[in-house]
Amino acid sequence: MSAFARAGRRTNLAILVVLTVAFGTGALAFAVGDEAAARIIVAGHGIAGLCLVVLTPWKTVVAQRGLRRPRPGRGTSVALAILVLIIVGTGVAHALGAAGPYLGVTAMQVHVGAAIVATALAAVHVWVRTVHPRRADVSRRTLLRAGAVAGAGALLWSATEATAALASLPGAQRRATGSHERGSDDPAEMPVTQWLTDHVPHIDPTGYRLRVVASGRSVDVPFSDLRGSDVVRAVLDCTGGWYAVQDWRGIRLDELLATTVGTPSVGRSIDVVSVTGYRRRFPLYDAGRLLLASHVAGRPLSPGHGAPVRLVAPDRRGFWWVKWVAQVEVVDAPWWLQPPFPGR
Ligand code: HEM
Ligand code: HEM
Ligand SMILES: Nc1nc2c(c(=O)[nH]1)N[C@H]1C(S)=C(S)[C@@H](COP(=O)(O)O)O[C@H]1N2
Ligand SMILES: [Mo]
Repeated sequence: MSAFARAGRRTNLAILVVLTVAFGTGALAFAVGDEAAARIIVAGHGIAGLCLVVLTPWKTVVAQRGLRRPRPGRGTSVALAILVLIIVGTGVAHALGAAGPYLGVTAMQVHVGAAIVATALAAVHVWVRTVHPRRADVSRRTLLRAGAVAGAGALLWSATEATAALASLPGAQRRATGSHERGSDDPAEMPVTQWLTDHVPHIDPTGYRLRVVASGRSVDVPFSDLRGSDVVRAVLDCTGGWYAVQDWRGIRLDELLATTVGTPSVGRSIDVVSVTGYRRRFPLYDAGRLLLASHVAGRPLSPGHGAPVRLVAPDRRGFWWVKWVAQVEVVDAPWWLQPPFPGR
């Protein structure tokens, strides 16, 4: 009898826990901009993900047993297994440095896309292959075993980190968020990325106006009045797995408000809306840190990078950096009253 033959209910439950933690920390890794927090979350995510590799020998026994008696739901199980291979493969490839893009997509984009589909399939799989937790599952023994699995996952994670460092792979240079450097101080080499389905709009610069709204006032500002002289060096860190450091030049939002509609006396948040409808909401107290940029690295923004003006949101992930800004509006609603990630 092999060491893995006792595999069963608890293996499946362990996988359920690991999948949940991996998905949760993955989503968190995309939400945080702070480097110290990102370091912990991203390490925890890598360890959780690699625990799946640790559990594979036991799950293989379970799966072989299940495959011997074909019944509905088998296709889902097999598709799930293939997706998990892709998720772990792209995750490790990204961490080591093979980030892409390949044929236009990064390893990270495939990773997250596959993880979202896998989560749906896993829900179906758990539904059709129900496992009932028992009282006895919460014991000193399971705790020790769970600790051993987590420890082995941490070892595997350290091994990927050590491999990247010792072999001087590009992965050794990545940021706390896991992102790889691309096009710093050279915007032409920086990728043009849209969040999901948004696209570069055609904007006629002479007809362009920025609408600024606060305290019942609304002012349309031509581009010629938007040339600020504040320069901010900030990191654009895309959740697609790359980042770039640039000198951004423009006007701070607090100054923009003060010189157009006047410093707002009421309102809690600022809605920044793109020509395309893409939008993010920020707390009003951030206005002094947010830059409406017209220039990057000393040159006007290209259409792809947000011309005529785009938002620069230091310490926030790329999806906050609204491009092609059409409107800045002070609103009463709290900043957190919005989807955690944009919808387009
Ligand atoms: C990484 C995620 C997972 C993969 C790739 C996976 C894959 C598979 C495969 C290929 C089978 C055999 C075919 C079948 O019976 O449909 C199977 C069976 C099964 N799985 Fe999963 N599974 C995963 C997670 C889970 C989870 C989270 C649970 C429950 C909490 C679970 C419970 C079961 C059960 C009860 C069986 C049937 C075993 C038997 O008939 O003896 N699986 N799984
Ligand atoms: C449930 C599914 C998931 C599993 C099993 C999984 C697993 C993994 C694994 C094994 C790695 C490589 C760790 C390493 O070698 O250091 C990884 C990396 C990564 N994953 Fe996931 N992941 C999942 C979902 C997600 C989601 C939903 C996101 C984001 C929304 C995400 C974001 C990341 C990022 C940013 C990295 C790179 C970390 C680094 O560079 O150290 N993952 N993942
Ligand atoms: N209007 C609009 N702004 C947007 C996006 C978008 O899809 N639409 N994508 C965001 C994301 S996810 C990132 S990473 C950055 C990318 O900026 P870049 O294309 O200049 O590199 O723009 C952000 N601003
Ligand atoms: Mo992004």
